[in-house]
Amino acid sequence: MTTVEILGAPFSNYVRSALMALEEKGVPYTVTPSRAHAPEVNAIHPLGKIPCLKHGDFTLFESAAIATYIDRAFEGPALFPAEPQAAARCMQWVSLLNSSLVPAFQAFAMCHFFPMTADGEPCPDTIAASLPKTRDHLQLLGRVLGESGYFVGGSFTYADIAALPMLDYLKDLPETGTIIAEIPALGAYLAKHSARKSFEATKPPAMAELMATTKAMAREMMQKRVA
Ligand SMILES: N[C@@H](CCC(=O)N[C@@H](CS)C(=O)NCC(=O)O)C(=O)O
Repeated sequence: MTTVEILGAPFSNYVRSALMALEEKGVPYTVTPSRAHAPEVNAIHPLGKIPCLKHGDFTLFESAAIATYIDRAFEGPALFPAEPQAAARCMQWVSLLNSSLVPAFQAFAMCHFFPMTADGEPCPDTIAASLPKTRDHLQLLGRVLGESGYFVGGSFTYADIAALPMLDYLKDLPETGTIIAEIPALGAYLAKHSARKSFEATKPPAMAELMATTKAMAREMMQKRVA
């Protein structure tokens, strides 16, 4: 069969999770650096989101679904536990990350990366409004991860692959960086896993370079709005 292709901007935390899943399994892949809503993405994802996967004639979207496919279609270390309770526990945390943690920090992260403001600076009111919930969720993760350094028992699973790219960004943004520094279990969790090959191999550009790219994208979007 053909090589797996991932479509998506590698700086997206969701794209990185899909790439980490491939790295963990040792599956060869190519990345097509597509932005959300690019024609080739819209052809696969009905809402134009990234990542998308192509494998021969098969196409797929949603990072957790992509990881499930990679896990079942290829040999290599399991990303999702086989034992029913552990498998459900893994999906429990993936679901909570996507349905609760992401909405808590999304406005905050968006205003740092894509400040749709005249001066190109993040909106302080948006930051102030999002921080309390983000802090609550980070503290919750600190309590969960504090015992073993994994979401599920003592094993590295897709729940960790879903969380690490998000936490890696949050630790480098000023306000959430301060919160994470105050939660030793989260710092220890990031330190424990940041030497993993899959984490290293999928590292996004350094924050300054990344912000220059995303802020330029934000300016482009604002110009389109005015035009
Ligand atoms: N639940 C989706 C989320 C994907 C997602 O939101 N990707 C962002 C990039 S980080 C995106 O495409 N945003 C464009 C949009 O929401 O319109 C997944 O796990 O793949």
